[in-house]
Amino acid sequence: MSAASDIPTAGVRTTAIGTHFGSFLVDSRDGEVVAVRGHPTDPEPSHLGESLRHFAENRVMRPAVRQSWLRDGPGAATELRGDDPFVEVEWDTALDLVAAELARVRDDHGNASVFGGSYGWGSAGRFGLASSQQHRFMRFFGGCTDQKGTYSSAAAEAIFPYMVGTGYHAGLARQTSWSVICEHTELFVCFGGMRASNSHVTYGGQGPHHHNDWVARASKAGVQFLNVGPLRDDLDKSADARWLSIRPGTDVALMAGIIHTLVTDGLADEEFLTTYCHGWDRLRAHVLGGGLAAACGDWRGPTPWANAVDYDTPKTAQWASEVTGVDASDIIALAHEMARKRTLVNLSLSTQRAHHGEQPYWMALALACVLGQVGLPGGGYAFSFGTQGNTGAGQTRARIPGLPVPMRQPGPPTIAVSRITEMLEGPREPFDFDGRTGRFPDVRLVYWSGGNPFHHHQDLNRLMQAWQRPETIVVQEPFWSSVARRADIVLPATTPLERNDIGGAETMLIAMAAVAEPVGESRDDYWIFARLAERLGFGEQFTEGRTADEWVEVIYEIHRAADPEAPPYEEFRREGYVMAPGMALMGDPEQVFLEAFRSDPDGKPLHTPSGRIQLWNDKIAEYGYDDCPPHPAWMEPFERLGGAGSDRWPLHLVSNQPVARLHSQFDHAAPSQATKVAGREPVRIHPETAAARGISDGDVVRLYNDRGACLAGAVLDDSLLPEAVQLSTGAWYDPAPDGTCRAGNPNTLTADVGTSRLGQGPSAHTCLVEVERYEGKPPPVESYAPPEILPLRDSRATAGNQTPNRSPCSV
Ligand SMILES: Nc1nc2c(c(=O)[nH]1)N[C@H]1C(S)=C(S)[C@@H](COP(=O)(O)OP(=O)(O)OC[C@H]3O[C@@H](n4cnc5c(=O)[nH]c(N)nc54)[C@H](O)[C@@H]3O)O[C@H]1N2
Ligand SMILES: Nc1nc2c(c(=O)[nH]1)N[C@H]1C(S)=C(S)[C@@H](COP(=O)(O)OP(=O)(O)OC[C@H]3O[C@@H](n4cnc5c(=O)[nH]c(N)nc54)[C@H](O)[C@@H]3O)O[C@H]1N2
Ligand SMILES: [Mo]
Repeated sequence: MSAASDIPTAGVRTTAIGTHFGSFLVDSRDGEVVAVRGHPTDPEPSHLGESLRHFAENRVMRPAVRQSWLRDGPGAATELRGDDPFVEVEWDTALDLVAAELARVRDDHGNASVFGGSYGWGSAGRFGLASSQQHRFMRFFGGCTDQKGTYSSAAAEAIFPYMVGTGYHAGLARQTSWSVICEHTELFVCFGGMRASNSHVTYGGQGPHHHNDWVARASKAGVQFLNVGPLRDDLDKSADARWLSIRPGTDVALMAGIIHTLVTDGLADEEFLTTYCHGWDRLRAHVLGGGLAAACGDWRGPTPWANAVDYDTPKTAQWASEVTGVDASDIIALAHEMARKRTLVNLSLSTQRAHHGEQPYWMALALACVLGQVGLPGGGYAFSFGTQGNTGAGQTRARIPGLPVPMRQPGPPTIAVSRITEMLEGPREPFDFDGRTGRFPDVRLVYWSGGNPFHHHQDLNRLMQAWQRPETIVVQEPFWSSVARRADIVLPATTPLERNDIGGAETMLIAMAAVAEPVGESRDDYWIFARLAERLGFGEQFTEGRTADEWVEVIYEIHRAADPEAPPYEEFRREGYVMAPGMALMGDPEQVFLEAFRSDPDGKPLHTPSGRIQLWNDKIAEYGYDDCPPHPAWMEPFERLGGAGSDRWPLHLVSNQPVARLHSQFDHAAPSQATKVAGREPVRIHPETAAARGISDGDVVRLYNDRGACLAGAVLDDSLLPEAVQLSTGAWYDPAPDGTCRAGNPNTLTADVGTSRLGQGPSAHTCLVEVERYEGKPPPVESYAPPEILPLRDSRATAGNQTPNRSPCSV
C-alpha cells in the first residue's frame, strides 16, 4: 500500500472505492492511478488494493468477434475458440449481432437454450455488480437457464437446512462472535485452518479488516488454536497454533475416530445428545460399527448409500489413523482434550469443496454435539472462520440494497452451479440435485459477464471440449482473460474505476466515483445491457428510464428509507462514505451460535422436522442417494492419499486461494506477476518430495495426472505435508497444443465431479497428481498478452463480407 508521503499532490484527485477486499482511497492524476491507500476506517488494509493501479492494462479495447463466427455465423468452427483471431467491430455492429443472436436462439429453441447463470465475483459495487446486471437483463428477456449455489460453499449450502433447518448464509451471520471466543474458548479446532490471506475478502464488500487483530487478541487471551490440515501456514503465526497435519479429504474419518473415542471412554454428552439431537442412537450405532439395521433405526426404505458407507467396522482411533495418517494416540489425546476444554470446532470451506463435501460440515456438527457444547459461549460449532473477512464480527448483516432483480420465471431450468460441463456435454440428460430431478437443457448460447469459468471450473481440458458445443458464446469482460479469449463475441466492459457506484461493506456505504474515462471503447455493463434490451424491445423495463447515476441514487435512497439516520444523497457523496448504524450490529455483538435453541429447545426449536439438530434426516433417506446417506458418514472419495489412485498419483494437490490476488483477477498485473517463479505460478513442494525427484528451488516443474498437466515454478518449503503440493488457483489458463497449461492453472488437474447428488458442488480439493522436473527449454507463457486481433480499421475495409449468414439483423 502507498504511504501518504509518497503521493505527489499537484493535480491529484482522491476518490473512494469499495471492493471485495476492502475500501480504499484512490489518488489519480489525469485518469492514472498514482496511489491506492487504505480507507481511513480500515485498520489493516489489504495488499490486494495495490492491483487496482493496473486497471488499464491488458484491456479489451473494442468489441471483438471471433473471425470464423463473424464470417460464417453461429456455430462456425467452434473448435477454434481460443485460437481464432478476433476482428474488431463497431459497437452498433456488435450489439446488433448479440441482440439478433439472443432473439434467434430464444425464438428457435426457447429461453432454456440460453445459459445465463454467469457465476463469478466480478467487481463489487451495489449497482455495477455484473451478475446482478445480467440477471436483471435475463429476467426481462424472458428467462434463461440459470445456476444455483456457489463454487465457494455449494455442499455446505446443500446440507445446512437438513441439519439445522436454516440456510448456510443465514447461519453464517449468526456465528459465535470473536469477543465471546476471546473470553470463553479454550481450544479452537480449525479443520482447514484459518488462512489469514483468505480473510482479506468478503463477497460484495469487505469492511475494515479485523481478522488478524481478533486472532492475535484471542491468542493473547489464552485461546489455543489447532490447525488441522495439510499446510502449517493455514493459521497465522500470530495465533501460535499447533499443527495436526492430515491427509486432505479425510477429516470426516478423523471426526468419526474422535467421536468413537469419546463414546467408548464415557465422554459423550448423552444428555445433550438426547435432548437436542434427533438420530443420535443411529449415528452412535454407525460409529460403533453396529451394522446397517441398527444405524438405520426404523427406516424401512431402500438404503442405496449402504454401498458407500461401512456399517460394520467400528470407527476407532486406530481405524481413523489408517485413513488420515494421524497417529491413533494423537487422536485419542485430542478427543480427551476436546472434552476437557471449552472447545469450538470450526470448518473452513475447503473441507467441503471436495468429494462428499456435505459430510465434513455435518460430522463436525455431530462432533460438537457429542461434546455437548453447542450453544455454550465459546464452545460448539463454527464454520467458515478464515474463509471470509467478517466471520465472527458478531452481527446479522442487514442487506445493503443493490440493483433490483425481478423474480425468476418458471420454465427454464436451474442447474447446480458447477455442473456446467455436464450440461454442455449432455443436453436432455437427467440430473439429480437436492431432492429433485431435472434434465439438462439444450444450450445454444452461453452469456457470461463478471465471472470466469476458465478460472473457476474443474478439469479445464474437459470444459474446453464441452465449450465447443454451443453455437454462440458472448462474454462481457474488461480484460483479455481466459474466458474472453474463448468467446465468439467479446463486449468490453469497464471496471469500477471508470464508473460511479455505491460500495457496501458491512458497516458503511462508500460513494464510489470514477477515476478515469472508460478505457478504449469499453462501456459499463449497464450501458451494454440497456442497449441490448432496447434492441430486443424491453429497454424501458430494463432501465426504467434511468441513467446509471440515477440508479445509484435510487439504490442509496432505498437504503436511506431503511436507515433514517443516513444523510441525504448529496451529503453522502460529498462526505465519500457514511457509517450505517442501522446496518451494523443488527444482532447481538456477543452472539453465540444456537444459544437461544440451547436455552429453550421447546420454545425456540429449530426449523427442522424434529425441531432438533438432525443427525439423521428422513428427507435425505427418501431421496435414496448412493452418495449421500441420511446421517453423517465417512465415505471413500474417488481418490485420496492412502486410498484410491494413490498408487499411481502419490501427491495431493492443494489448489487453495491465492495470496496475491482475488481468484484470477489482476493475475496479469505486477503484484501477482512479482510472485511468479520461473515466470509461472509457484508450486510449493516439500524438500524431501523434491529431492526424491531431483527438483531444486526455482526449477520449472510439470504437474500431471490422467486429466491434464501444467507447468509451475518450484518453491521448496517444509511447512506442508510431504505428500502434498500446493499450487494456488488463478494463473491465466494457457494451454499448449497438447493441453499443458504453461502458466500453472491447477484446474487442468482437478476433477469435475459433483460432491454428491445432493449438493452437486465442485470437488476441486479432491485431487492427486505427480510432479517432475521439466527437462529442456520451457515454453513461454502466452496468456498475459492479448490474442491476435484484426483492428477495426482493417475490418471496416472488408465490411461487406461480414454479415453472418445465419443471424437475422432485424432487431
Ligand atoms: N481448483 C480450484 N478451483 C476453484 C477453487 C478452488 O478452491 N480450487 N475455488 C472456487 C471458488 S471458491 C470460487 S468463488 C471461484 C471464483 O471464480 P470467479 O469468480 O469466476 O473468478 P474471478 O477471477 O473473480 O472472475 C471474475 C471475472 O470478472 C471480471 N470482471 C471484474 N469486474 C468486472 C466488471 O465490472 N464487469 C464485467 N463484465 N466483468 C468483470 C474479471 O476480469 C474476471 O475475469 O473459483 C473456484 N475455483
Ligand atoms: N487473498 C484471497 N482471499 C480469498 C480469495 C482469494 O482469491 N484470494 N477467495 C475467497 C473465496 S471466493 C473463498 S470461497 C474463500 C475460500 O476459503 P477456503 O475454502 O477456506 O480456502 P482454501 O484456500 O481453498 O483452503 C484453505 C486451506 O484448507 C486446506 N485444505 C484443503 N483441503 C483440505 C482438507 O481436505 N482438509 C483440511 N483439513 N484442510 C484442507 C488447505 O491447506 C488450504 O490452504 O477464500 C476467500 N478469500
Ligand atoms: Mo469462493
